[in-house]
Amino acid sequence: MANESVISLVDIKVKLEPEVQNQLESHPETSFPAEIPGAGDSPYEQIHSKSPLFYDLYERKSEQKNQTHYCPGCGHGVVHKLIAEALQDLDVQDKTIFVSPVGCSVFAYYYFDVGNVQVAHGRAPASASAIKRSCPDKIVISYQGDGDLAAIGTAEIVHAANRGEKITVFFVNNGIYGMTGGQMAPTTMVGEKSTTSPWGRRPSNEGFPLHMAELLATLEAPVYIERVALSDNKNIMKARRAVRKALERQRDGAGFSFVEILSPCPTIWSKDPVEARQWIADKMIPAFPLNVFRDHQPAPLAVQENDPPQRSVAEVLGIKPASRNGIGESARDGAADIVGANHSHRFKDVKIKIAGFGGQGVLLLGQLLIEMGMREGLEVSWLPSYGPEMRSGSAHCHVCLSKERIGSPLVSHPDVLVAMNEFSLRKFGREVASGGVILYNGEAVPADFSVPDVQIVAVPAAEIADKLGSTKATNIVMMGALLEETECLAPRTALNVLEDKVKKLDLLEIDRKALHAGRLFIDEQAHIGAVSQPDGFA
Ligand SMILES: Cc1ncc(C[n+]2csc(CCOP(=O)(O)OP(=O)(O)O)c2C)c(N)n1
Ligand code: SF4
Repeated sequence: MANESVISLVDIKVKLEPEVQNQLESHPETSFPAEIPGAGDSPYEQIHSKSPLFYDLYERKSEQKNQTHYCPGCGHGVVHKLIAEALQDLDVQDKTIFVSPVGCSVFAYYYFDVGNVQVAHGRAPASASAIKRSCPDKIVISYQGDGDLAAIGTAEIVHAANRGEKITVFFVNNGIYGMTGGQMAPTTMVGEKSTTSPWGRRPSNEGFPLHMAELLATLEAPVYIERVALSDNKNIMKARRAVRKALERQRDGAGFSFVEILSPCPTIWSKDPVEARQWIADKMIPAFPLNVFRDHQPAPLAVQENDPPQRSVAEVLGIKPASRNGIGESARDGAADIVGANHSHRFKDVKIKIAGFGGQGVLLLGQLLIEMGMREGLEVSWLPSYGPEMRSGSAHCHVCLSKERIGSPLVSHPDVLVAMNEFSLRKFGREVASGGVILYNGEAVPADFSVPDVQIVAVPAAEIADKLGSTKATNIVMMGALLEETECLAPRTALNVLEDKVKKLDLLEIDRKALHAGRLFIDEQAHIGAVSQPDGFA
C-alpha cells in the first residue's frame, strides 16, 4: 500500500480483522477513529485517517488519486503526515507556503492543501527566504532531501541559516539520492555502497559524511536545530514534537528553525520497510546522533523590530503603478515625465530585436526603449544576450512593448529588427515577422539580401553620428529612425529619458541631434517615396 505512511500517524502494531484490513487497503482515505476489532489494548492512539490538510484526492494520476507516489515504507510519507498535523493543530493552513524541492518529494504540492511553490534543485532555502521576506506573516516551509540540501544546495542552506531567515527547514536525510536511483549523497555513511561508490564510501576518496545539523549549529543565528529519526514509534513521536516546535518557533516570530529527520528509503536501500527502520536504529543513529543542538527562545520584540521595512516594488522604484485602462498615461511620478502621456499606441504589442557588436550600444538602446515604454504606461520586457567579450563580441536584446501583460520576454519573430551590422542583418533578418520592418545600420541594403513581406530600410546611422561628433550616438540615430518609422513611442518621451540618463552634457547634446537626425532621415525617405508609413502592428 503505497501511501501507508501518509495515512497512519504511527506504526500501530495490531493485527486487524481481515475485513478491516481489506477496507483500509481499498479505501485508504477512510477514517477509523472508533474501536477497531483486534486492536486490543494498544498503548497508542489509533488514528487511521488522512489529515484534512491534505487534498481529498491527489490529482497527479487519476488511477492513484488516493495514494501518494512514495514507495511503501518511505519516510517522506511519515514526515508529510507529521507536518500536516502540526499545521492543522497550529491552525495555520491558510497561511502556510510549502516550498518543495527536486528529489522524491518534488510532488509534495499534489498532497498539501496549502500554498505551494516547487523550486530548482537545492534552491528551496533561497526561495523560501524571499517568500518569507515578502510575506512575513506567512508560515514558510523549505522541505528538502539530503542531495538537495547538502549537495547542490549547500550554499543556500548555510547562508539562509546564517542570515537567520525566519523559515522552517525540514531536512529528510535518507543518506542517498532516492529519486535518481541511489547515487552517493553527502550524508552517505562511511562504507555504505551506492551506485557511485560501489566499493562503499571511503573517506580518502569521497570524504566524510556531512553532519548538517552540527554544521548549522556552529552558526549564531538559528534558533532551533534538532535531529530526529523515524526508526520506531518512540522516535517518530519525538520527531512529531520537533516538527511542531520548529513551526511554533516560526509562528512566534523567531528565526531559523531546522529539523533533520533520519528517514528510511527501503527501495534504494534494498530492504523491506521494517528492516529499513531497524537499519536507521542500528547504523544511522550511531553515525548521526539524535540531539537538540540549539533551542533558543524567540527574541524579544524590540530585537525583532529591526526587520527591514516592507515597501512595494513601485514604491522602491519611485513609480506609480501603470493605469490598466489608460494606456498612454504617464506612469511615473515626477514633473518631467508627462511627455508620453498623450501618445497613442496603435498596436497591441511590438516585439523588437536589436542586434550588433558589443560596444555599439545595443543593450542600452533596448533599455532606453523599455524605460520609455514604462513612462508611457506600457508593459515592457528586456532580455539581453551577449558573449563574454566586453567589446566586439556579438550582442543582442529582445524588447517587448505591450498594452497587455507580457507572457514571455523572448522575441522569436520580431516586428522590428534593428540590425547594427551586416552580420546581424543576415543572422536575424529572416526571423522578422511578415509585415515587419528591418532598420539596418548601413549605407545600403546588401544587393543579395531581401526578406519577403518585410520592409528593409538602410539608415547610415554610423556616418550620421560621426558627422554629429561621436559614433557613440549611432544607436540613438537608430532610435530616432525606429520611432519615426513605427511611431511606437513618443519622441518627446525619448528626449526626456535621454535627459535623465545621459549625464555628460556634451554627449547629451549629440544624442539630441542624433535622435532628430534619425527621425529626419526616415521622414525624408518617406517624402521621396522610398519608405511607406507603417499602418500599425498587430
Ligand atoms: C540541477 C539538477 N541537477 C541534478 C538533478 C538530478 N537530481 C534529481 S533529484 C536528485 C537528488 C535527490 O536526492 P535527495 O535530495 O536526497 O532526495 P530524495 O530523492 O532522496 O528524497 C538529483 C541529483 C536535477 N534534477 N537538477
Ligand atoms: S526511492 Fe526512497 S526516498 Fe524515494 S520514494 Fe522510494 S523509498 Fe522514498
